[in-house]
Amino acid sequence: MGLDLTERTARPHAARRGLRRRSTTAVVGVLTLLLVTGCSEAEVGQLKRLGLPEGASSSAPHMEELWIGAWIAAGAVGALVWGLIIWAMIRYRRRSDDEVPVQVRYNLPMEALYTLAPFVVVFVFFYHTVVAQDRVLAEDESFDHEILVVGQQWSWTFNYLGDDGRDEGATGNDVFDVGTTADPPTLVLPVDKPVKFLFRSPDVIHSFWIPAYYFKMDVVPGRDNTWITTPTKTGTFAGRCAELCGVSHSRMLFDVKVVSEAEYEDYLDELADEGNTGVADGSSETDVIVGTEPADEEGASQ
Ligand SMILES: [Cu+2]
Repeated sequence: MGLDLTERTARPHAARRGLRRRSTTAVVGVLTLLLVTGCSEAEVGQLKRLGLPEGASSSAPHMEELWIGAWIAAGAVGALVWGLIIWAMIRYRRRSDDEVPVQVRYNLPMEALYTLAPFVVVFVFFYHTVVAQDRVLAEDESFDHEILVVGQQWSWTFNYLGDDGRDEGATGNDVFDVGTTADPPTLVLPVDKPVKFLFRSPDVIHSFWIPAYYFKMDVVPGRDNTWITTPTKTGTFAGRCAELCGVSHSRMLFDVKVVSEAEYEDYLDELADEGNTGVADGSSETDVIVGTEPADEEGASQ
C-alpha cells in the first residue's frame, strides 16, 4: 500500500520539477536576451561595473576594485547564508511522521562562529577600504597644477593657483571662477596632467563629489584637505556637493570640463583677461572655524 502511494505521487512530483526547471531556463533566457539586446553598450558596461559610471580619473580604478571586490564578498556571504537557509528549510521541512528534529542549544562552536564571522567580515572590508583609500589619497605623487577649491554656502569657487609651474605662456597669476546657485561654475582641468586639489570651507562642511572620478571628499572649515588625481578622459562630467549644507544644498552643483593642456592654459588666460585674478577663498577666515577664533591677537598687540 505504502509503496503504491509513493509511486503514484512520485510521477507528478517529477513532472512538476521538470516544468519548474523549464520555466527557470525560460526566465534566465529572457533576461539574458534583454541584457544582450535591450541594453546599450554603455548600460552593459555599467552593469559590468555593478552600477558605477565609467571611471574618468586615475583614482577610479582603485575604487572600482574595492567596489567590485566588496560586492563579490557580499555575494559569497549572501550565497552561503541563503544556501544554508534553503538547505535547512528543505532538509528539516515538516514531514508526515511529524518528528521534531534534534534541538540544539548552547552549541559553543556555533556561537563562536556567529561571533567571529562578523569580525572577520568587518576586518576584511576595513582592510581593503584602507588600502584603496591610501592609494587614492597618496600624497607622494608629483603634480602639474594646483587648484584651491572653496565650498561655500551654496556654490563653489575654483582658484587656479599661479605658482604651480605652469607653462611659460600662462599668465602665472592666481585666477579664479566663482559660481552661484543660479549659475553653477565649471571646473576646467587638463587631461592626463596630475592636479592637486586643496579644499577649504569658510562656513559649514561641504563635500566635493565627482561621480565619474569615483571620488568624494569633505570640505571642512578649519582644515585643509588635499587630493592629487589625473583626469584621464576629456569631456564634461557632473559635480555636486554631497553633504547636506543648508537650504540651497541641492543647487550646489558644478561641471567638470576636461580639455587639452593648451585649452586649459587658454581658459586661465581668459579668466585673467576678465579680471578674475587673485585668490577668492570665500573669506579671509577660511582656516578658522566660526565661533572658535582665538582672541583678536592683532588688536591685543597694538
Ligand atoms: Cu554644500
